[in-house]
Amino acid sequence: MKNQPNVLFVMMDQWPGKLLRAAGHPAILTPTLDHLARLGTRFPRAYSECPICIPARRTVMTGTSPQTHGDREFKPAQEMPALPSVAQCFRDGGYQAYAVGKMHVYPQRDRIGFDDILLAEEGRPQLGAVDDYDMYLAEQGVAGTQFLHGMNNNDYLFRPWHLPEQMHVTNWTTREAARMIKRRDPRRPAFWHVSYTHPHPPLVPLAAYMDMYELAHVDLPQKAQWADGALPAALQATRAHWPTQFRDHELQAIRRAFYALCTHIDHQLRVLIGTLREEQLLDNTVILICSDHGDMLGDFGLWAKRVFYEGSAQIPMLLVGTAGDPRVAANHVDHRLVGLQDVMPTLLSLAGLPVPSTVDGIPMVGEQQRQTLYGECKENELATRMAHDGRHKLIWYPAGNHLQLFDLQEDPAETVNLAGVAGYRDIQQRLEQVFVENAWGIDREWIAGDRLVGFPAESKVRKGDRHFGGQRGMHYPLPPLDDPTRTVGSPG
Ligand SMILES: [Ca+2]
Repeated sequence: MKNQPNVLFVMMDQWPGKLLRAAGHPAILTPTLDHLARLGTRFPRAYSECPICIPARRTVMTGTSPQTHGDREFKPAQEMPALPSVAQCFRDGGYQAYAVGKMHVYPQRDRIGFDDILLAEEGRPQLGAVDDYDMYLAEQGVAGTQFLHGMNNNDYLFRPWHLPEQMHVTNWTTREAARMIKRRDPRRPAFWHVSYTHPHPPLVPLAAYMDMYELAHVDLPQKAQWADGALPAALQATRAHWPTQFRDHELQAIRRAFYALCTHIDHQLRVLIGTLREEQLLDNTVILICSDHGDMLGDFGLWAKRVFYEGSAQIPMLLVGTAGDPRVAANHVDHRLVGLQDVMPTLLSLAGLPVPSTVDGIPMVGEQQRQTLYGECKENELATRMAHDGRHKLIWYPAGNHLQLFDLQEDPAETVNLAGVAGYRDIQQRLEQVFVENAWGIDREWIAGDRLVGFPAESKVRKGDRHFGGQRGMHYPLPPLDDPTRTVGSPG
């Protein structure tokens, strides 16, 4: 038992895979993640199988696809599936397992196999639990002030953080995680999960980090001709939910605020690494860093997630092995196709623990690799599906039976839709079969034999939710208890 490695698993919320300097981004500052990429392996073809918070986290925690765990929508009041969780597997293997930050499970105090969790749930006390970050703020004498900056949890307004720096949720999460490492039982290995709630909006970075980007030449959103034409219902809904036409300098300012939240997390990671080093644990700790999904940040006129373009579905994935472990190559870029379902079997394998047979994922280390990755999001007219072979990505919108095929090697910015183009017919047909093979539920009605048929798209005027979905108010006294099944703030 003594030589089993510790495991530090860090997840960010809504961080696109391309926002890494190590991946060639021109503006983002990620010195710590770049350093970790040099120490280990970076996976540039890493995807969120269902790029929405709750389904993505169910995939991470159980190593399963959305079909297995039962959510490809966003079901805020659905309990975790009766499957072994990554935390439970570590505990069954003799580990202590602790977590800090956002879990997004229901009920919120479900510990999903961990010994204990310190929660920061982005201000959802109305779902039944006052989280640990809210309790901390109350103890500092600022109960209920978390959202008095006025910014929105699902929108792109921004301003500097309104409370002292140490009260920022990124600092709180880091501090509690460092304490968790220091308070370990020294006789047993540990599985530590640190789950940051940013760069997900509200866009409230520390002023110091906004200043860091003041002189930076910040990139503008990607454009494509297809995005100016008739759009599938799922994209129309997104456009209707975030209708503002920003000017270029405003788009850059939004990105500065978002990047500032990223760099703040990047720097805070150094506190965790420093703590591991000073506790003499760093060489014997496996580190895995990823996000649950990305954010379009205005690419193609789209915002947030729920779509399979690179900004939304591609995620950072960094793996650092223990010192001298030949299973994780150092300073290496591994182009194999990986998903969030692979996190659990990867970590268990590196710890020498058995991977339960319920797991759909494949360890990211070792010989076994997948040929294609299937992604799925939403059940209705907003449904979108992805079939990816590592180079080509086929996106299907069943409403209107709309297809898009991109060659990411030749066209990483997804500007040219190759669906139906001569010369790509074989590739398209092969990827269409991925949809046929993976169809379940309502999808079976959208396929005839081995042919995608979809269903007719209705034209309708979208009113959205008057565009205040995700807006928090004063949180002391507590906001009223809410119906947990009601989703607030999704485009629809
Ligand atoms: Ca999320």
